[in-house]
Amino acid sequence: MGSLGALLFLLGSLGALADVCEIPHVDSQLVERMGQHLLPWMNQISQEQLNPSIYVGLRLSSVQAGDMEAFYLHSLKLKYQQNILGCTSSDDCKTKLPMGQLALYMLALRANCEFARGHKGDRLVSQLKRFLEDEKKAIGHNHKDYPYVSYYQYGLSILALCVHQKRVHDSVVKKLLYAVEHDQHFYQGTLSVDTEAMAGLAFACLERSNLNPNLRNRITLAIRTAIGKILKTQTSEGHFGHVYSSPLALQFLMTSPMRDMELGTACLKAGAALLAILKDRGFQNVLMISTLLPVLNHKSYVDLISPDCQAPRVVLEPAMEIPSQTQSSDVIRVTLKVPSVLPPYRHVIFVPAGSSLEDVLKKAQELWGFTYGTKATLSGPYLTSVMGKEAGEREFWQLLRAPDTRLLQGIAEYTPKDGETIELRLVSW
Ligand code: B12
Repeated sequence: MGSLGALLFLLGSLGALADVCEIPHVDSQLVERMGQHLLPWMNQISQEQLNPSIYVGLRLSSVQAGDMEAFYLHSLKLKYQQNILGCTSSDDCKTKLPMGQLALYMLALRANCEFARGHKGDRLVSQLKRFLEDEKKAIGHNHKDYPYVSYYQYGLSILALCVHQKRVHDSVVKKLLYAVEHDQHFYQGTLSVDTEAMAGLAFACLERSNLNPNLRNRITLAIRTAIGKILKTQTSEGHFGHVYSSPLALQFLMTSPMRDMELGTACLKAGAALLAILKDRGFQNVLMISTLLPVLNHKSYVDLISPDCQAPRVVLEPAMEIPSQTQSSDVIRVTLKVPSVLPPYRHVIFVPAGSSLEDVLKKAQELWGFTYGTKATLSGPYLTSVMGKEAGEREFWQLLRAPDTRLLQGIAEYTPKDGETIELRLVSW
């Protein structure tokens, strides 16, 4: 075949692909390199560090961590089962077992082809259902109030119960339907793509499992609405929302059986944009990697309805030790600004080039009268207080690059450039 023939053939096959959501072919070495990032985390089995999302991501991917995987699941079981059996009151359970983490743990069980069964399984299911009921009450009859935790975790919890074929009451699903139908997943005027995608995944599962038959038509319509809204967020580079919301968005869009050229083309473009970032070693965060790995294997959390636990997966070898790079001798200047406290804080901090924002905060704390607090989360250290001021209910310390650009990464991953001003702003969400 001449080169023109080859080009036509390629365009033809792209055309055939482009009416369902698929991403371009991904080089297996790239996938392995991503998977290797997760291996060091699998050795960290302290209660605080355990992350069910890592296990789920690997099981839905084309790579595996050998014996470490079974051991990791075992450690997850110890943690979550101990906590579920050990918690005494509703509040105690909420602290020991946050709703979303419990849901992710249930996804992890399904990823190993297990159903929540027996006494422990029943406790898990009823605890998650109770959380959802509390959230439903918090949202209220007229849907005007907010869930205590978030709509993201609300969707995640419905999804987790659904893949275990556990039915939640129609009234619980209706709250999420209403939120999608009435644009409640917007924050500061922008759609939270992750939240919309998580709701979409929950609906896709409910639609396939037909657990709430009375709501079938509304669910189908809400899936279409969510797809439409996410497609509208595609940036000129191809990301849905931005680079870090694209993986979950793609998981959701891939669940759609809809044949539609706009959807197919948008997914190819988003996939190509992600691959370019991957080649550039752009994904470092374990949670992000664990969300992306299934996408690269054309899978989503909805596949946990009937996971293929025998699917062959390539065993990951630990990455070759790269000799530690000598720290750059360049020093950069970062201005740290906190207008939300009295008196407002502002200081110029000097740190080695390549330092993270967390390094800047530490230096400021060491030398320049700054104080801050963090809590460990599945996404890394989350900034909870600044200069003694704790973020209250539905408030958070937002990270911005002056004058007004919201950072897309947390304090552990964002690396400020020379001359930047970083603002920490207490805002409501
Ligand atoms: C809801 C949400 C929020 C809420 C959290 C409050 C709440 N009660 O839920 C609010 C609006 C406050 C928020 C804030 C931020 N968020 Co946010 N958030 C999410 C979202 C949609 C769901 C998180 C969740 O519930 N996970 C499930 C549960 C089971 O896991 P968890 O670890 O227990 O959840 C906690 C953490 O995720 C934490 N959290 C939320 N956001 C972030 C961001 C970072 C960097 C860290 C370390 C922790 C963290 O809050 C959750 C509840 O306690 C995720 C989307 C996603 N795909 O994860 C984005 C997400 C985690 N957030 C993100 C970002 C960038 C931020 C901010 C840094 C934005 C900013 N410029 O200020 C800030 C955090 C600043 C800080 N103080 O450290 C990014 C992180 C990207 C990355 N590279 O890692 C995500 C992935 C969204 C995205 N696609 O870009 N967020």
